Amino acid sequence: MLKDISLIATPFEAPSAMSHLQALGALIFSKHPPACLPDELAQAMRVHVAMPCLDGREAVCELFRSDAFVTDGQLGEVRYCHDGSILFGMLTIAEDDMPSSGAPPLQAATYRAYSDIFKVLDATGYDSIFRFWNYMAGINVHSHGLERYRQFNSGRQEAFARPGSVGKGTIPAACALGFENGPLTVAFLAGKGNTIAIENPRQVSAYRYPPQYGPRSPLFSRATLADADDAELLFLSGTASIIGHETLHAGDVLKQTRETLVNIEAVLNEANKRAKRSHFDLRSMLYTVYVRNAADVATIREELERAVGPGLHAVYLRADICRQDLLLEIEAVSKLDGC
Ligand code: 3EB
Repeated sequence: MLKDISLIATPFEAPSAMSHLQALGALIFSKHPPACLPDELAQAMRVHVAMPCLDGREAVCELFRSDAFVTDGQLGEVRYCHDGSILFGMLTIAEDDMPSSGAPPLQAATYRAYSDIFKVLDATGYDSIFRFWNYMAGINVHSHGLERYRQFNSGRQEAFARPGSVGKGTIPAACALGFENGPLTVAFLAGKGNTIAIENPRQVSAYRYPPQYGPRSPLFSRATLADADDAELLFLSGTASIIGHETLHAGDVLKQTRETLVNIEAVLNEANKRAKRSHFDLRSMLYTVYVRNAADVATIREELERAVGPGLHAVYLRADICRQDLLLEIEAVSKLDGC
């Protein structure tokens, strides 16, 4: 079962010494793929996301580890690793490789990516999706008459709507960010236990956003509360300064950070109403902070430190947020060790 979720600096910091654990999967964030990795990461199912770290570290890694025997597999372009109760998977698709179909290449690539992932989940029986990570180049760029994030949303909706797809189940948590260059990159975690989609009473559900945000709405929940063996896990989606469906505090990074934190607390509060064994608060979580303008990182970090306190675990990455007027987005996962 899943025993460790950690955010570590790499290549200099090796994962904490729990030698009986095996890597289930890892996301490595850095401007360039690191030249060397600790052995455990070098052997792990991993995906590199070309986003510079904003805290002086060369690379940071989000690592999921299990105490059970892990097995690798591949189906189509999807590579995955699972331990009997949880599965980590990933794929990358170059838009240039998509056959021309009339749809914008990013939309077609997104449809292909999600369709292939759902095939894996069907074939392996991991049909409770915990969360998706979505990364794409030029997320705010317009092409084919539509912003690329909106093209992505169309492809995602089409894949979830396919008859018989596991995508027909609970809507999972997600994030969607842009980097400068690279293939469409989708990673995911899924399990076999019960999952509950959590929404935020301060926000319109993303899948009900009005058409001003694109012809097809985004498809994610504000958080997934997941049963994974003995643990209750909480995956908090990318959270931003949005009330209702509108961006608040355009141009003001301090106010956007504060609003984002209020939204995070609102989602934690909703999760606590549904949690059976756990209580989540700001201190229970590991944070990934996506920052549009590198110069804003000090302001954001100071505010997060103030809100969370001395135990804060966070990584800060340079990324494009899916709305032009959003300066940051924060996602989080609950700690497993309770400290
Ligand atoms: C928002 O609340 C901000 O398209 O998967 C956050 C998390 C956002 C996930 C996604 C988008 C996504 O609408 C953007």
